[in-house]
Amino acid sequence: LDDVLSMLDAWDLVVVSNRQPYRHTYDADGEIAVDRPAGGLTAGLDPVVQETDGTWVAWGDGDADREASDDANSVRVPPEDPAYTLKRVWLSESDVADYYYGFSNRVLWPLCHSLEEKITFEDRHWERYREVNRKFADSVVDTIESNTVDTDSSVERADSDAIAETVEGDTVVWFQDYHFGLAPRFVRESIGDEALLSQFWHIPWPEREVFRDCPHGAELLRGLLANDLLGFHIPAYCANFLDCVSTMLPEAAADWEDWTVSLADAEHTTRLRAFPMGVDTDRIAEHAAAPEEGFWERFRADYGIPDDQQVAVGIDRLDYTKGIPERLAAIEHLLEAHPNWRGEFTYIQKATPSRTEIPEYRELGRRVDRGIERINERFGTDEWQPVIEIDDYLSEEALYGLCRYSDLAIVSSLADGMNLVALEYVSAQIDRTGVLLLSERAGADELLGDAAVSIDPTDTETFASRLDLALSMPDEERRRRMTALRSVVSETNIQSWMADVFEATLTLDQAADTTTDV
Ligand code: GDG
Repeated sequence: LDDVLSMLDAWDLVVVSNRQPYRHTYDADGEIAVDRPAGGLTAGLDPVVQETDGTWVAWGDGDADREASDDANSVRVPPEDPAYTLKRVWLSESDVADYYYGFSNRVLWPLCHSLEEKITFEDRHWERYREVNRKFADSVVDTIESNTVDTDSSVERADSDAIAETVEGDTVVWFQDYHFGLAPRFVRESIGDEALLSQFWHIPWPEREVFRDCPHGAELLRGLLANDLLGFHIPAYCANFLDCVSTMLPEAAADWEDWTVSLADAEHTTRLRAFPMGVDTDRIAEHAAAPEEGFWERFRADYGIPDDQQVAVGIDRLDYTKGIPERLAAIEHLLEAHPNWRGEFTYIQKATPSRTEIPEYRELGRRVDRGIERINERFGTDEWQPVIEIDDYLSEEALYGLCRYSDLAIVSSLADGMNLVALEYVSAQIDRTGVLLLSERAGADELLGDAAVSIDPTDTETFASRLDLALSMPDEERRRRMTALRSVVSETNIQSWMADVFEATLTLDQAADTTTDV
């Protein structure tokens, strides 16, 4: 963290994300309560924004947020010790329906995961995506302008000649994710080169054969190319992006050696870089070690899992990209083809409901329920239920306790930018006795390499035989593999990831020699 902070010392930081780091709600007594960041990027980034007294721009979510504001749209957070400004962009119900559930999650999400059959496009989705991106951009531009005014007046007092030097490049804006494909261009059109613009795209970038079906794809590419730096999890996504730019934008000059793109009319160059994201390994290990004596025995007893059985776990948002039906098919096939495992292991599916406004997600929920019921009816006995589903949101202590004690974790995504669950499982494996089965289609597979047991989620038979292999794996091999996984995961953690992104953004002038790893 200190590395990140010293880099940001001379900069005004503006973070832009769809979700807020602090969300206000009403509790049962009608009092305002605050939901705090619970892990992942938001929890990692929050202390950075606090320490730098930056600005975080995000979607404001309702009456409690408005009531808790200090003025029309801002509130200082965290509430008990205000350290930075959270600026909300208020969205109407129809904004949310068309920008968030519409273009973001019914077009870009399935498209970027190469699941074109799940795309539903309507013109109004795109129009609203544009309008909402414009609103976010306006809020960012206001922030940059007020930062510039602050700098101007303080510099004016000290030395009026220094103004021109100081104002340029004082603010660095960091956009998060696919909700903001156009905002960088709108910001650039207003402020020119007055700020550095950087974006991280958390989901895959698909091959050009897929992306060319994207409605308004060329405009999106142009939107993203307003950034100085565009980050993805792995080099393959950078290459796909470059390929799309080369074939779809005649006015773009793509440099495959330096991984840069310049648009004919633009004064800046966009640099593409791969930054495999990590997790907060120390914090996860602390949570994993925290549950009291007897946690696991009680957990097993609560769910009726016999003591002598292995436990496999899957932790997912209930999303069709995560390959949950494919995983259930492999478990069913294992129990059919390797009857020796009947009564010998239990699979726990932790599925967090997500985006339930979208019909495909509701259908997935029903499909998963049916798959679990079928396995339990076919193979379950009075003493043993093969699959247990947990849909409650678990505290981090319970979640990482579950990861620590589970003998196997299964990640079977059909496509996945990175997949933090794989990294979290490894971080929580403080006793190093668990095995990770990991989809070769998740970004994490590229980071973790051979120490995980690799699977193709759609090849049910081989998937089942890898499950058999993992369940039978001797302790010594488990430890060897988990030790290797833990060393990668602790090197590439959330703090080093942020440091890499900021370093690449803030040293763009010298960046030409640091791109060889892409
Ligand atoms: C996107 C990309 C990329 C889930 N249930 C509970 C809970 N979780 C937490 C997990 C994990 C997170 O949710 C899910 O993260 P993933 O990375 O698996 O997936 P997405 O939400 O799809 O994230 C993905 C990521 O962005 C970051 O760039 O890796 O590829 O799709 O952290 O632990 N957490 C708690 N209780 C639960 O019940 N506390």
